Amino acid sequence: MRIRFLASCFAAGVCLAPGYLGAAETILLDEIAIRGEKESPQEESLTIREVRESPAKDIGEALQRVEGISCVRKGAIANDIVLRGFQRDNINVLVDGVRLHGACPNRMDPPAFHYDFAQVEDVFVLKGPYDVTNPGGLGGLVQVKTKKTEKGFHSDVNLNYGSYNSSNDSATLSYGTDRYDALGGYAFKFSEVPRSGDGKLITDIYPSTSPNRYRPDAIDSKAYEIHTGWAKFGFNPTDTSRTELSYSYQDASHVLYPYLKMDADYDRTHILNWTYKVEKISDVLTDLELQAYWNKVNHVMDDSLRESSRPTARITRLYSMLTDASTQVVGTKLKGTLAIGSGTLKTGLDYYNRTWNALNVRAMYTQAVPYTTLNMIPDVDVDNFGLFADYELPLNEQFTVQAGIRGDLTWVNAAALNNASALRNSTDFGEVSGNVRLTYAPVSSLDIFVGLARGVRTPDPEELYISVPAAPPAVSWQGNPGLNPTVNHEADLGVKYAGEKFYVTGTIFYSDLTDFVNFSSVSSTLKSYRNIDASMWGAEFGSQVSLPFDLYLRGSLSYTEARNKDGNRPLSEIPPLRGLVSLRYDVDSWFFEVAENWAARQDRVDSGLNEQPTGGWLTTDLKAGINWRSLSVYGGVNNLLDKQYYSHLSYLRDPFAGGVGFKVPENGRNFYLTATYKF
Ligand SMILES: [Cu+2]
Repeated sequence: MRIRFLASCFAAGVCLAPGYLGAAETILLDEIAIRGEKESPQEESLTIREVRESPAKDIGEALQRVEGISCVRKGAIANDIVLRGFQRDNINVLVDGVRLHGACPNRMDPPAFHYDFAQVEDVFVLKGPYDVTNPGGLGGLVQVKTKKTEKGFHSDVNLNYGSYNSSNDSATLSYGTDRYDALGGYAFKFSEVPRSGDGKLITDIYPSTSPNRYRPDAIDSKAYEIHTGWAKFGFNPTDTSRTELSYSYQDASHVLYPYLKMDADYDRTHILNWTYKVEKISDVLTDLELQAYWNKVNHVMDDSLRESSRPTARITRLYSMLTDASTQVVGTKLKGTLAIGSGTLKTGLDYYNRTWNALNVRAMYTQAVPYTTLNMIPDVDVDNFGLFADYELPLNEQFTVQAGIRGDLTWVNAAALNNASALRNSTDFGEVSGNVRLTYAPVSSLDIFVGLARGVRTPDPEELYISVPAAPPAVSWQGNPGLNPTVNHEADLGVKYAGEKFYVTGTIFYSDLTDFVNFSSVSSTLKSYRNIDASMWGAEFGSQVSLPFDLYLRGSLSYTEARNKDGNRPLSEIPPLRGLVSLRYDVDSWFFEVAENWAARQDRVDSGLNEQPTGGWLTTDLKAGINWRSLSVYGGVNNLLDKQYYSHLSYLRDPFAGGVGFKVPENGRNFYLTATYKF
């Protein structure tokens, strides 16, 4: 697959060392060359260099610089990736092919939250439903690749300190020979509560009468504290085979989510991944890979830091509401690459089982029995079995055609429904997805991509079975066990014009969405999920240019527009027109960069969820860095002019909104300094 080829390009050259003496200029040119010449217009990438140079707290935030990507920000960390207008299970976010789902029904812990930067080598983004090697992902794929172990002794130490007493420190140590290798790492992340441009804490946003406001002693407490440890072992039984086993454990505690009415006590995550790969088996079978993985997340959230938990006759515990959630995914995949005719066939099969259970207790649920335990996510099991094939055939020097097909069978069962007699407790789906892609390169500097695809994703356990009953006039939140899978028929056109020192790329897409899962009102006291027909279109523009005098210019624009065809109104939570321009002076040993980030006003809002327009904004970031031998030091200031501004995706929609006009502001002026030492 192209992604793997790109990853090895990066591994071989680009990402080896931000600290490699004299490589800074070459690194940028290599990045431009790879993005210009090797990536299709549908593909984007983010290198760990770009992540390390930024003050981003997690992968979701770091990816925002990539055209077409935004994120839902619920607090100081745990940003949830939005690709074009697609979010949640509409996109696949995988790490080394591992499917991991967060445990929180409110997505406090999106998949990428459970990994630390220090584990990551690079991130690839494929826009549109063009990956048939994984189930779901009708909007696209975000594939995170973890670090490879190099030969010999190596170490990588990162120290970061920034505004709000934030830090992100990590160390990895590795040793490798031709035969075996081992890598271990540890990372620590911490921050106090950030302040927005008006000088107020981002926790200090609720009206003084709101029960959801933070208690005085909690409003300025720590925003998060996260410890991550990991190890990876590799063994090469022969020159053409390799097996790898990796394990990672993360403990996140006291994570504040001003966007929501509760905060996380803890998230504890185990991730185990095993792969075995054999190459050059025969002339026909060029490689074969077997993977098995397991991961588990335990997550507890409550309102103990909010006024809503103050003791009363009814509130007799430290909280008035608490959710205890856990999820687990077990998966396996076998895939092979075959040389058939003059083309290449990638084919395989995969299976995963996901379990998800969330218990909710509330003092207020019933008058008679406070703190009754409810099955919020009622112990749901999902089994998915899939078969896939993708054939790539170069027709001549100029044309390459690719076609992929995938079939999936999915079974879903809810073991602990609150009202088992009233609802169906199991469902199953059989779906086919596929695509055809044509790449045309009339001259070597020009790439034209045309794609047609059918992407499918099954409703998730929350959409099917979530149950948070409430006594009217409070609004109940109830899943819909009769949901159909969402089908995306998408057309993409992409053009890339590139040379050794620049690329300019433009993409445009149109999605016709049948049975899109939409959250909306059923009545004044019930919100649920419904299948609707919707459409989405959008365009992205990206460029990176090497100019004279060691200057580098980067610019991007992203736009998505989405319509609820049944309701004849915009779809909710769609990012506005957004852009980025940066100018960088970069010589071998140091760089300086100024960047302007811009978003237009979003007034295409969904009246069905009382969605509010969000004003446009413009912010300025500065950063500089030096590379000396194995040491790199980066520093910068984001939001230089201390603007008070909001991302359109930064508040929860009705009926769970924090208040009228309530939004979580973005950070005000903030500084950071990072030192990385690598040998
Ligand atoms: Cu939660």
